[in-house]
Amino acid sequence: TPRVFSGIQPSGDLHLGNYLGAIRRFVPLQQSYECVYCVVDMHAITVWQDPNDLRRATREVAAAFIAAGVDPKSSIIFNQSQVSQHAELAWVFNCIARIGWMNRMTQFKDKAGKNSENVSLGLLAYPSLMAADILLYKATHVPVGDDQKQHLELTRDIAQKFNNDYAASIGEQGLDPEFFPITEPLIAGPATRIMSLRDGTRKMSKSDPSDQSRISLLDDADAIAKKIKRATSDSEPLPETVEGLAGRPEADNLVGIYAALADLTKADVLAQYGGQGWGTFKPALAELAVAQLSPMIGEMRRLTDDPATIDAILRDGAERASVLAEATMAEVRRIVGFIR
Ligand code: AQP
Repeated sequence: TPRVFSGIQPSGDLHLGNYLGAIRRFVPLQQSYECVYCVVDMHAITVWQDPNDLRRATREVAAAFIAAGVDPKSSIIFNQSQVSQHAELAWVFNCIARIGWMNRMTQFKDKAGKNSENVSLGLLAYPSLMAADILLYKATHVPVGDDQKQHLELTRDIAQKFNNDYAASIGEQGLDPEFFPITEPLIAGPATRIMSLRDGTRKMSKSDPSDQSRISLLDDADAIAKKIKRATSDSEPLPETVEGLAGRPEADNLVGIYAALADLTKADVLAQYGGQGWGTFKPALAELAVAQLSPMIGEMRRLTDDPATIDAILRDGAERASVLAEATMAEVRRIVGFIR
């Protein structure tokens, strides 16, 4: 069976972008794929995390997976640091990937800013660990938001270079010449990139200092509705067609959020609301968002009230993930020439 891997960092409060771009899409994939969903705590510490916050956020991400509808029995839910093969394979990939590849990553440039000499080495190597996450499970498909497309291309480059550099050894071991698969991204739907509620040109992000910029998966109904009603918009009514959204990033974003939440296309939404003003559209969007998100947020709260149960789910998932991870890692050690 084809296998899916995806991860979310426990690096702050989860938001609507994480939900629509990733978590929500994890659920239907369980029908046709074997799914491995990971709370990537080792990625999170590429920027400083207070240890108590990291523990809390790790359990919150796991709770979000389950509350959204991921079944911890049929799928694997675990936190990355419990399966040490992630770090082990990432080291091998650090020796496959080139520094130039890492320096070109736009997420690194955005996060490092002008201060690139003074960020952690881990932040630069982040995509190498991400490639290890995916390829340890020989995942064929990865559901991610549009912002992760470049990292996924790098995963493909690393897989290809490993397969080429070690082609002779892979052959000697009698293994498939395409030892690591060339993973496909699954990026689809109207919500591949949710933008900030304050600025339609910046992506909604955990690390934006403004709490008003995002709908958090910890917000209550009142907070969700208020943030949408206060979201930056322009003074024009909604256009009649999708073409009319060009050059109007805030309008485009709010219509896109509506479409994603209601499982419609933007054209469908505009067929209904085109020509109407924000005074009509924003309350409708607020109502829809509350109706769609509140039950899940309530379930997340219930789950996080019982950390021992979440920790047991993560431990069980880690044990099952370790079996798959060790099988790959044992092959990699032989391919590379590490004696055991
Ligand atoms: N704005 C977004 N729209 C759609 N999808 C998004 N994702 C993130 N932001 C958006 C998707 O969420 C998944 C998890 O991302 P992550 O936790 O690995 O970190 P990130 O992509 O760096 O997300 P954040 O929330 O913006 O965190 P910070 O602020 O720490 O950088 C991924 O599948 C991502 O595509």
